[in-house]
Amino acid sequence: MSMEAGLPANRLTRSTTPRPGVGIVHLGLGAFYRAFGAVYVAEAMAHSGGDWGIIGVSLQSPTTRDALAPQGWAYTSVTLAPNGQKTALTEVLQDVLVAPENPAAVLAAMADPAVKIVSLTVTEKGYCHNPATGRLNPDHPDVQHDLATPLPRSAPGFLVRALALRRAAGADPFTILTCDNLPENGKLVRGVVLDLARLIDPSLADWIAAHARFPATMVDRITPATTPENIAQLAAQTGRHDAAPVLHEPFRQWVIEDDFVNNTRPDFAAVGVQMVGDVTAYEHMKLRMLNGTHSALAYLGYLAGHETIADTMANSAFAAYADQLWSEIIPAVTAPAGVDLHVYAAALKARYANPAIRHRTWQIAMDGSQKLPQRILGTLSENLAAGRPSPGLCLAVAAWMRYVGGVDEAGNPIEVKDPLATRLRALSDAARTPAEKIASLLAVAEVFPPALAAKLGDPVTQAAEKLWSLGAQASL
Ligand code: CS2
Repeated sequence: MSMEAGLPANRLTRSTTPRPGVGIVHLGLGAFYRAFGAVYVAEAMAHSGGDWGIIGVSLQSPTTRDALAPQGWAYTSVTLAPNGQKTALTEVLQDVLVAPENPAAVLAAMADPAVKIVSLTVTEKGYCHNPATGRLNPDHPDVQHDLATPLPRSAPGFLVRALALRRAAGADPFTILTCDNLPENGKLVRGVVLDLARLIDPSLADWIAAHARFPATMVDRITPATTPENIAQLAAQTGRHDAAPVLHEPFRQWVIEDDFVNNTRPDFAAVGVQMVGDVTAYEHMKLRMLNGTHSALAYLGYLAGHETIADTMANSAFAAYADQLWSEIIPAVTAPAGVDLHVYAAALKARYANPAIRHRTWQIAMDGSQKLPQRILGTLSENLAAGRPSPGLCLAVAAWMRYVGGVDEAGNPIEVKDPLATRLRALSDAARTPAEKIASLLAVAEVFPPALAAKLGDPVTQAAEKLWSLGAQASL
């Protein structure tokens, strides 16, 4: 990354404190993990010691590595509260690898027996699964590639090939710690890893099933993508140029199923991580109440011309819509022990309104085909079965369908980012009326299980007719 005009030449550097040994390889080194998991790991080491240094792996581009390398992998974590900000230096990263440049180096890092945990934030689509079934999609081009060669491209491919190396060396497997917003994420990643291993070598699959561990997690901290303006502003404030800071809200919550290989893990409990026997209730609450409303607000907010979630929530019609959504979702959520779901919803509302967090509706709208099932459709299908009407959630589904049509309410193009974008756009273009569009999009079986699609036809079409004729703001 080149120095931008106006930035101080004074580059952030790493301190000279001794470095810990490496105990974690993290796949998918985005802003979220650096603002969340990495910070917890650093705090746990500061509190209780241990060699839990992290090697970060970018599965796609060299951008983060190139930004962090000149600063010795150190970066600033900026906490944005409504009434001011706090900065902290994070030095837990020990190296960053770029998988497409050198997949063998990534496998070697993962095969090192000193590494006890491989954690992941690879986004929903990174698991190469079918969103409607949760099973590995064997036709995925990266899976096909990873079956044909031992130097992988996909996250499941790296996990399976690295586990094979450890087994061949007589070492223990690592714990696979997924930190993506997927339901029963531990079970899901276990399923795709075992599906892929079985296609490569059934005895490897048996070994992984018997010895590896896949704890489920619930992760939560709102962390918008860092922008060039954020970088310039931080440099102006601190007098030092950090090319890769992370900006996030004060709130954070990590709930982890306490199931690690040889019970070996950082002292997470000492720094506020909830180590529990079963994460499911937390996961459902968070995916449905936070991510579900986030996606609904993102599609409708974007269509209504709002750039961020905070801007959207500043519009009173949208704030009321959010309340309506929570009243539809809460009956479909079993509260984790000791949690009051109305208090949880009120806290979400305050977090969304934080004006210091500029979380773009466009960013959250990304990859909707991979997000809708666990965020909105599960709730909808339970509400339908229980005879509870869900007009707000049906409007959210209609808004996603309008959004993937690729044209906003003012007739301007939308840059739709989604693995199914081309197909969704073609389906939308081929249909003439809202009713036809709804029918052909409901037939996309990766997103809508057929039994649910049949029940959603009428209520989503009603919502869509309103949305297309009145626009997002007026259909709330
Ligand atoms: C958001 C999440 O981008 C999105 O889809 O809904 O990343 C959300 O900000 C986090 O899950 C909050 O923990």
